[in-house]
Amino acid sequence: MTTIPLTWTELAALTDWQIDPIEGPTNAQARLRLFGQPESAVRVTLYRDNHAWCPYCQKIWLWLEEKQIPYRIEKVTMFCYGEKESWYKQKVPSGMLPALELDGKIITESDDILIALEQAFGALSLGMTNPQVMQLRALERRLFRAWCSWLCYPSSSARQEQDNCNQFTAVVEQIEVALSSTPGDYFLAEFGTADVIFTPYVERMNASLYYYKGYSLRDNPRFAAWFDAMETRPTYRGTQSDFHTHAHDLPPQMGGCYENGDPQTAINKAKVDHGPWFGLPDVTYPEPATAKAEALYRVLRHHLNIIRVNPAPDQVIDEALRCALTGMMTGETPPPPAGADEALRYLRDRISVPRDMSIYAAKHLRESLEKAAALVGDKQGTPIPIRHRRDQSPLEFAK
Ligand SMILES: N[C@@H](CCC(=O)N[C@@H](CS)C(=O)NCC(=O)O)C(=O)O
Repeated sequence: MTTIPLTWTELAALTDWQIDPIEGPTNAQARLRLFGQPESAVRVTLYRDNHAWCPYCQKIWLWLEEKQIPYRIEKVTMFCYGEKESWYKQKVPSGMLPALELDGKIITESDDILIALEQAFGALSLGMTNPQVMQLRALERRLFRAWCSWLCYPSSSARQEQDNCNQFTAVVEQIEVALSSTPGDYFLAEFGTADVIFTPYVERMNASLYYYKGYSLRDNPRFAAWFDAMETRPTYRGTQSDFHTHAHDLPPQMGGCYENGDPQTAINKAKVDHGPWFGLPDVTYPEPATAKAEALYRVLRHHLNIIRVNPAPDQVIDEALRCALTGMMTGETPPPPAGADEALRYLRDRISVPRDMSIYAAKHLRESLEKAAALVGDKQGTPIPIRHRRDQSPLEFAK
């Protein structure tokens, strides 16, 4: 039986996980994607946010991955977690994301970017200006507005809260009809632009309404089938986030997310924040066998920075983290040192998907951090800020 935590070297021997960020499956760490073509073929640079939180960036990212267009990725800081890079402001004075450089020309506004990409490389199935796609784009914006009205403003009464909910679910009904009016599980007869357009916000609606309103978008049968179909695509899996990440990245981006006080909301919040994370309706495809090895590899790669930014003394979090990782890999969690409950939960709350690792890897890591923390006590980490996320400054990880 393991009674002491493995050393970093011993832990490193337990993972052989690796992917090729350039030629391998879609991943959040890549700076260059080639799809088998030479680097000289690259005509496109995508400027997207460091943490993969920006929904409009996800739309362009997914499109480029689906079309297998060789591209470079430059990561930029969002206002909510840091200061905008001055080199980026020189290119895009508003600082807004995403931006795309195509043959040296900068394009902003995600829809204009997609139209420019279609002109250069052809559409992804039916294109942005196809009448059927245009109708679906309008429907997506209707859903977006109904979601914002429900989530992002405090309700003055139970009646208003219910009206907002009803308005949202009425648009969901229209989408259920749209999804059932074509063969297959996608918005049109085959996967294409319309699915890419819906993906970022529908993923965020699924997470935020579950957490703040006790409502599960995936309980709607056609939506559920659409999510399942999306999750068969390695491109989508590579960009897919989890409930915890979105529940806490959205408030500063949206200017606030408001709970409805429903008992189901309290149950859902507890699960997203404190686990168990397996079984949440943020993912349904089967777990890859490599999930724990991936989580371990990703922590090992950044462990010095992870230890440095943790509010606990370095020796405490160093040993505690090794206890949690030992537990994850061997099934036996050695007892972490005193004070480690807070430190481990601080980290548990700051794993960001897909920035740090993929969704199942993150579930394993959250579970093992929580399991180790529970051996010490019930102290939670420093609360996650709501108005900003400067606790996630990318500068801390560039060192
Ligand atoms: N209409 C724009 C919206 C883009 C947008 O709102 N971007 C946000 C992030 S989601 C942004 O860059 N905000 C500045 C920042 O957060 O730094 C588009 O479709 O590209």
